[in-house]
Amino acid sequence: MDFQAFAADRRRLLLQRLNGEPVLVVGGAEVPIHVSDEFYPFRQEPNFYYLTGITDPGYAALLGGDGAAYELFIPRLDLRWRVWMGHVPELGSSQRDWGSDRSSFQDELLDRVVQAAGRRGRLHLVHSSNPHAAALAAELRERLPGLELVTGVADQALVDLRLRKTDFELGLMRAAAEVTREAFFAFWKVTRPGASERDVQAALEQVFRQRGALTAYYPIVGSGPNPAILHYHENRRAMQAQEMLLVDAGAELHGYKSDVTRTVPVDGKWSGRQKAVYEVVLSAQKRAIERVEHGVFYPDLHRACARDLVDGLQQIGIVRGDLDGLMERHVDHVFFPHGLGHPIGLETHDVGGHIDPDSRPADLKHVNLRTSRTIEAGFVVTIEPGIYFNVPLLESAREDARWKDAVSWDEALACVNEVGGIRIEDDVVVERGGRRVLTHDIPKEIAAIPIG
Ligand SMILES: [Mn+2]
Repeated sequence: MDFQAFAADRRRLLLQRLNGEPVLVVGGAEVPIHVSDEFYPFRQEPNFYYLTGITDPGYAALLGGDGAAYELFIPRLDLRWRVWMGHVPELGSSQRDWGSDRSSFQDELLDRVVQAAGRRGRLHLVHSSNPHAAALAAELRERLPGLELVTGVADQALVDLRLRKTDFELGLMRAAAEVTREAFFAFWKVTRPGASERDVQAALEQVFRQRGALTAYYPIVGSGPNPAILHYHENRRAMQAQEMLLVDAGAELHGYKSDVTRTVPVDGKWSGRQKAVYEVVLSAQKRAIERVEHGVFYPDLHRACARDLVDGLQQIGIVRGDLDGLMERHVDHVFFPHGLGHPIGLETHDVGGHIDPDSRPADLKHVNLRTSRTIEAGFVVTIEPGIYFNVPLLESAREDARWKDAVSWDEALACVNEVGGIRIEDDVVVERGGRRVLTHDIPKEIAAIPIG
């Protein structure tokens, strides 16, 4: 199967769910950088890409219209564009390249949609960040006052489809994971005292680019105390011996992302504290992965993992007291201030994490948990617990009556520079009675990490 065959199948399934009613999907537009004539790097609207495979800006698709199940609207670009860009989209080749039943220029879109929707009286719209999409809807309302424009239904159908990955998509995600694996081995080679976080980012992004992949999201490359900053992105500190380095990065290939975190000692030598905290996170992460299977309520995975982390922290003397008491006082909030993970696919934080925003369990609101539903076969979710020694969080927690006696503060503060923060993250396919880890061959056992 290639992406065109996959996209054709997705269009068919979407139309089936809309009972054959026409649906308009507007692709992304380029976003200008301030007032210059340059644009931010273009990223296609994920839903449009999913249904067409097209990665260029300025396209739209009408599905289920009159006489054409798939009509593609392409940008009309003149000779000037040919001079500057080499080639421009053409009607004939677009039909061949993208498998449309009919292709028209973008400036014919309104008339064609009026024709198709006017007859049916109902038109579905897929949400698009393209500002032209809103203008188009306004024009349609004006031209067809009786037209029922339906928003939300097609989007929900797309969420349901995108959540459940096909074998074809899982193959693409596995290929992205393989590029990420190669990139992790590459940056581990340049990780040493005196090198910069920049060197690490450059080494991993060099592999992405050479393999034809994109950087799925801005990489987190933090050493010393920086791993405790959850979305650290300065990536410019000189790394030192006896520190840890946390890298959260992933390749994007054919639109599909990977999202991996590994944490290693900069000089390859583990101190007692580093090793102790690392083993707590690793063992909790592996247990959490073992609990992943069809039918599990994701917030339960978070709760069980938080308990495992606190259990481990108690065993290595960073927190004090019996486990039930510590969990009742929510001591996990001090060291694990984020959610266990999220769906991943065409977006890093993919669609469908919540059935609705209100479905987030009240006891987990503090961690911004991005998945609050029962996971099913075909979902791909990340599992990414961590333990952090974040100075502002530790300082405020120390003043909190709940936690005053529950934490060995001297020990926790000693970890700020020596450990910083440790997170281990893998991408996991949910299956019936089990799971498959797409990123399984990126080492995480202490003895297997090739560093030092
Ligand atoms: Mn993640």
